[in-house]
Amino acid sequence: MKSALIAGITGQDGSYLAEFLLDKGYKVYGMRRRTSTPNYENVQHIKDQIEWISGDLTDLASLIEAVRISDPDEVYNLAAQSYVAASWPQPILTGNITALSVTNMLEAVRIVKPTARFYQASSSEMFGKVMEIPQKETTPFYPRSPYGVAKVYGHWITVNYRESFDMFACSGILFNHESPRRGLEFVTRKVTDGVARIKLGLQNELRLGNLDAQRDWGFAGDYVKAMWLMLQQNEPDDYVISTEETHSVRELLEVAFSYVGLNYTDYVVIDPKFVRPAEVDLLIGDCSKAKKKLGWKQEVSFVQLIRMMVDEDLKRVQAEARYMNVMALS
Ligand code: NDP
Ligand code: GDR
Repeated sequence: MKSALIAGITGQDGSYLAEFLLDKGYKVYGMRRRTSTPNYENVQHIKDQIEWISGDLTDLASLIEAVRISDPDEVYNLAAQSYVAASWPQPILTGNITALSVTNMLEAVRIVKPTARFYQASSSEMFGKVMEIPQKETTPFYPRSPYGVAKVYGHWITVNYRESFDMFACSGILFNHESPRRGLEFVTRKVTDGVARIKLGLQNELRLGNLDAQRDWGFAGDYVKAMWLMLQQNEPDDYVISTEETHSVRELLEVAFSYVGLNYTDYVVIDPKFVRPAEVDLLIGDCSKAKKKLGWKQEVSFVQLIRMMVDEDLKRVQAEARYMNVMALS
């Protein structure tokens, strides 16, 4: 039985990856940091099948212990301060967690189990300012946020450990991927949750920032398979994972609102609070290398993804509203 250690298992990707690896018969070790209130929402359904290890990315001792306990064949570093907008008000924390702590993870693996295969969650945010369309593995990086800058460090330190210590370390340059488990502050989920609340009469407007930004949005469930495929190859390498399509936030609004028979222009309000100090205007990935070498392809289209998210949010918001009504009457 193979074993895998996942850092960031309580997040969107970690939960899908854990499901995927459990299905493949892996023993899955999930590293989670201490929080004052439990945040098992994404992994509640598989919580009992996971071996839990306490650890924080900023604490090398805990990472060494996590690798020692799990003795993993594969290590997936998905943990990060992952919200781009939060990286301006918290640039140092973002640098510590999203950049420098990648070295902590790599050091823990190098010290305890250097033969383990390592996956680093790199990001299309590293491309930032448009230098080339579409973006591929060789496109120069020009990050536009403290988060993007931090991810560039994480990417290059992973490449460096591969070249310096002959470690099987891969960096997946993943474009935006979403799901019903996406954090509520990210634009897709903010929109699908907003659509559900407006449809159910619980909210009457949706406040957003830049509607012209364009992103290459895929489904998280498809993308975790690519992470695993990267670690099954004969040689470690870096791969772009994307849908090769781009859509603006405005198009996202059209798809989500029209699905429930509403017109987004009646509800969306532009709020300067959500406009970023520097923007990434256009992302569209060329993932031909992954298609050819990994045999990877996306299964869920943009429209299917957004409709799936609206459906799930409608169910959840309805259930929450019912619960609140019962509580109010009792
Ligand atoms: P989430 O924000 O949903 O999950 C992040 C995870 O990191 C959570 O489990 C969080 O734990 C954990 N974490 C944060 N700080 C620490 C810390 N100091 N020590 C240990 N764990 C920590 O992100 P996603 O699942 O969306 O993304 C996974 C990774 O992929 C991230 O690195 C992200 O930057 C990267 N990425 C994501 C893309 C996307 O579109 N989703 C695209 C490209 C890259 P807790 O629950 O306790 O907060
Ligand atoms: P992103 O995702 O920054 O691409 O990072 P996000 O969904 O936050 O923003 C996408 C685009 O939408 C615009 N936007 C808004 N965004 C948010 N969050 N809220 C708003 O109200 C709003 N209005 C407009 C943004 O300006 C932006 O252009 C995600 C994260 O998952 C990263 O961790 C990951 O590395 C990248 O995707 C690839």
